[in-house]
Amino acid sequence: MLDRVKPQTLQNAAFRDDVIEGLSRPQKTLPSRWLYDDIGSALFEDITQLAEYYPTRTETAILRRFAGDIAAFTGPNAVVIEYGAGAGVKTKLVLDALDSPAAYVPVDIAGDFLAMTVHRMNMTFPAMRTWPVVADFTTEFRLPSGLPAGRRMAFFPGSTLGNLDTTQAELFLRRMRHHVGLQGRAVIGIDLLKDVDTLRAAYDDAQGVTAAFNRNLLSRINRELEGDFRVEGFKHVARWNAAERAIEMHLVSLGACSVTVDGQRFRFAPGETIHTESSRKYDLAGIAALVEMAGWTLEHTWTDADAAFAVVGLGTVG
Ligand code: AVJ
Repeated sequence: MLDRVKPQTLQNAAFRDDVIEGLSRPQKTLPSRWLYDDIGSALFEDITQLAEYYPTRTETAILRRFAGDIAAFTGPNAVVIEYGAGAGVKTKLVLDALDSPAAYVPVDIAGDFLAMTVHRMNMTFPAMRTWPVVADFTTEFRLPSGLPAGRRMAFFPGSTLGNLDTTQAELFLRRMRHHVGLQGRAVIGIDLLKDVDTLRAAYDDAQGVTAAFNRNLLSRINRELEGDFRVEGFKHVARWNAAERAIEMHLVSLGACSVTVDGQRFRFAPGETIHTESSRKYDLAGIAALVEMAGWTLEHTWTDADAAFAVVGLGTVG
């Protein structure tokens, strides 16, 4: 029927393709980037305030404490490229500390969000020019031509690198190195390996905010892709995958059911899961090995007293 063919935005089509493809696999999977619609982003903000979720507050404290070192490492008149335009606190901490940053280049898929970022940055840093780039930073993309000539620094906080598998992470770090060019720098935040109970609590909090964040993905499929998930029929779990050194979020189907998404049917056995996110945890040796494979050298490691989280300063080999 023609009336089923609705105009879809490109985003929506990509979401649909990912969902259909992911739910067709033996281990059903949904890419974690789709967790962040408006509701998901607001729930993630709530997660960052939870007692159990240590990464955001720990990273922010590290950036605050070592802002001067990070500025010295970056140098004056830098062009700062941020992968995923942050909500602002961490970015502001770094930009405040830098010696006359020349430009700020936030890269994000959400255009509306970027427009707000540009406005806010122009108010806060009138001497610095902000050049937004609308792109999915996990894919190949170009930086605007005509950026000021200063040394480039790639800023990638939030341990988002941990959501990529080893192959994707290496590719991403290589692309980042091409973006900053010779003499470039990178400052990256990465969550560190620690006891499994702490990790599990951080990804399955007592108030159920992380559960709501995870299950929102099913509601989003219902809202945007004409899905008919019975969301209450799925339970949030956080699992430690020892082989991958990753905490995984899954949604477990409590009973047998079948679900239709955009006209296609998917069956679930009782206890069957959808894998929605992997958050890899590194030790310092693992970080050094990963960045070196991608052509960087690990020049600085800034961490908290408990070594829960690391901010690393990377230089290009030559
Ligand atoms: C923002 C992707 C780094 O993996 O810790 C938080 C997302 N997932 N709780 C993370 C997340 C569940 C977060 N990242």
